[in-house]
Amino acid sequence: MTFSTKVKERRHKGGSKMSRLRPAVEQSPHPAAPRLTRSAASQARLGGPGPPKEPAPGPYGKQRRKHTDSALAQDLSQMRVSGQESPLGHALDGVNMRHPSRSSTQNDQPAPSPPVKEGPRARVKSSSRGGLASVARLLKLGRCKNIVVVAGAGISTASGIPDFRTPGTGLYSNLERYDLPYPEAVFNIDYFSECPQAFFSLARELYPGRHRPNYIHYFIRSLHLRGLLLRVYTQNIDGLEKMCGIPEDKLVEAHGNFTTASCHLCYTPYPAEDAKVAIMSGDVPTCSFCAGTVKPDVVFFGEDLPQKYFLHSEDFPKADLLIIMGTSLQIEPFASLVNTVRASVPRLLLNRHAVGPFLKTPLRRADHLELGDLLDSVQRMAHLLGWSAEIEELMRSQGDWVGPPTQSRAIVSCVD
Ligand code: CNA
Repeated sequence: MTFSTKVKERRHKGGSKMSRLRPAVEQSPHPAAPRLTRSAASQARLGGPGPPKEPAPGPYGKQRRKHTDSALAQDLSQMRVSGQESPLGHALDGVNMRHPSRSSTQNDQPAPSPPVKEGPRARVKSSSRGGLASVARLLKLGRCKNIVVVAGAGISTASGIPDFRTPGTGLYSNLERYDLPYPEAVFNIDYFSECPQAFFSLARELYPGRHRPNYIHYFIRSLHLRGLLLRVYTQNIDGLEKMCGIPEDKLVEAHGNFTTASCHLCYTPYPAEDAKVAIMSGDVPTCSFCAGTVKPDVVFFGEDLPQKYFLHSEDFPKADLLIIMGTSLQIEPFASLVNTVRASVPRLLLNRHAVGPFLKTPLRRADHLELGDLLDSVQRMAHLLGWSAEIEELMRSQGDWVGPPTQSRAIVSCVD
């Protein structure tokens, strides 16, 4: 099969990625097919999608899942950011940020709400909900055997990778390094088309190989080794979950990764290693078929999330504990996933600040927060569970143990 046949075939199938090639109104031959694209959340979460209702009496299963799914799909179709102003006054690109299968009329209303900022630091006290200790108790009692972890850039800051939104250190505070007109431009496909070097500068920092997984990644792996992990849903593109040994089938990299690469225009695959070599040496890899710029298969705004992401419709209704770590829950549709577990399911937020539904007062009865440094919280959690030695051993076996200072600090604060 020639390249051109392959590409035509993909176009013909209405292949998920082909939507970028056409205007929204005429792009999809199958408008009803569920397709989710990445967008910066601007919904007011305080008034956003509520938790799914508890299932009606009867066997937990089909009906429940169906309800959760359709509720989620509906909620997601309402989330959009077209017209949202960036901090520097640029309207975020409507074509790329809106739901691609919707018409422009739909996309023009209602007006988007401003992005929800992270919660005022003192609004919610972690201690008021019991935080770590309560959830550790549930784990020890064997009540949690289908744990879903939702992770963001905060789990990798301890590996030396800056997140987006932390003031001072986050990538958004250091835009001059990437020569970006506004922060989200780094993942805007039109901007990439014009100025690929901005994303490539970021890519050079994030390409697997420069950073190692940290204690938090290994904590997640140890959930898996105990048979407690249903799945990790990560927004990270740094590949550290995989690198620490979490198997592929337990991992959903919702915003893609650097393992594969393709043309951003015609989607013809390109050897990932060749793309890496070009990008690392400051060159622009180009497609041998259409001469478009090649990029690693990291999901940009307006692009479809990987197929694996749709496992969420089975996983979240099954979850008996949700751990949310190191994310500002600002990117949709990922952020809304946390609202799709049953209302009775404990949700533990480990983050520096309250985010998403944890900004609501009162909190859901089963919600727990532990606010503060994530590494510290996770080390204390491991200590409460009696898992510290095993995690250290795991890290040592992969050459990732960096010594006792953080461990002793964790134990001291735990005893306190
Ligand atoms: P974000 O918006 O930057 O939020 C990170 C969250 O983690 C914030 O709430 C921080 O307060 C919190 N946080 C950071 N460090 C710590 C810490 N040490 N202790 C406690 N809390 C901490 O990032 P999100 O993940 O929410 O946004 C999703 C984007 C970021 C995804 O699309 C990623 O592709 C993108 N991103 C990924 C990486 C990576 O792969 N490592 C790095 C930077 C950005």
